[in-house]
Amino acid sequence: MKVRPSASGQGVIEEILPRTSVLYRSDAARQKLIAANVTQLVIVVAAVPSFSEEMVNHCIAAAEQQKLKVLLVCNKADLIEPSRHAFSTLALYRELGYPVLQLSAKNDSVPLLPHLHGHLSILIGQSGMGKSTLVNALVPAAERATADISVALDTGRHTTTHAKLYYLDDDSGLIDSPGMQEFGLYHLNVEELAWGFIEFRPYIGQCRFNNCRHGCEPGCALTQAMREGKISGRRVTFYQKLLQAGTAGSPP
Ligand SMILES: Nc1nc2c(ncn2[C@@H]2O[C@H](COP(=O)(O)OP(=O)(O)OP(=O)(O)O)[C@@H](O)[C@H]2O)c(=O)[nH]1
Ligand SMILES: [Mg+2]
Ligand SMILES: [Zn+2]
Repeated sequence: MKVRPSASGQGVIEEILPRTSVLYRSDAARQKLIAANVTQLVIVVAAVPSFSEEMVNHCIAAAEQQKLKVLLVCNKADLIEPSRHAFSTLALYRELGYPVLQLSAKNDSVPLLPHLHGHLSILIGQSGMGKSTLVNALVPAAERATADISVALDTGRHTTTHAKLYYLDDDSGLIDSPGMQEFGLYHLNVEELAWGFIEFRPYIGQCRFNNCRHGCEPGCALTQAMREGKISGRRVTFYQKLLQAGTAGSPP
């Protein structure tokens, strides 16, 4: 949708643009559209509360399927010791070629700005990671509600309930979205899921059986590559988890 801002702070819809990407969250029961025409997925993680590496893998696979750019933000860098640990967990993704930006939304969000230029980005991640804090830092007029995390439960409080888009300039936008515990990918089939793991791609189609699920099948090219240290066992485990969660081949 192309919107021309009017003087009163409202906007006039000038054109409905075709959808170039659609981002869903889904479970076995239904799919829910999160946002359309996004060009970049900004996955926000932090050391506190602890983040799920499995969810990071969900998000990356979804982004790859939609051909979106991926940026990982490791927020709360001011919490030095826990943050160091979170950042080192993300080394694997840096090695795969995904940029990882360590920052503190509380102290300085500016390092994020150059990455957002020219993109429609969506901030995505679990509750309490600091997505709305980032938006407030970059768009002070946004006045997004934020809330303390629950230390007892090691979770956020699901403060944001609706996605909202903010313009940074004429051709850059940023969407704040509600924190999610699970990022279902039921709409991906087996091949699409494997394709979402970029380092698996050279091995897809190379297995002995063409319906190989890259588990314990004999002659699996992916398992072989893992044994040879060409791909990370951690990534294969996350792939298997997603597959077993019923992710693939069961559209709602
Ligand atoms: N120490 C520290 N705390 C931060 C930072 N960024 C955010 N927080 C705190 O983390 C808590 C959660 O921040 P929010 O911005 O509400 O998190 P959110 O990701 O939007 O959470 P949901 O809307 O529930 O998905 C708040 O208490 C923030 O003040 C940071 O860089 N450092
Ligand atoms: Mg929020
Ligand atoms: Zn295989």
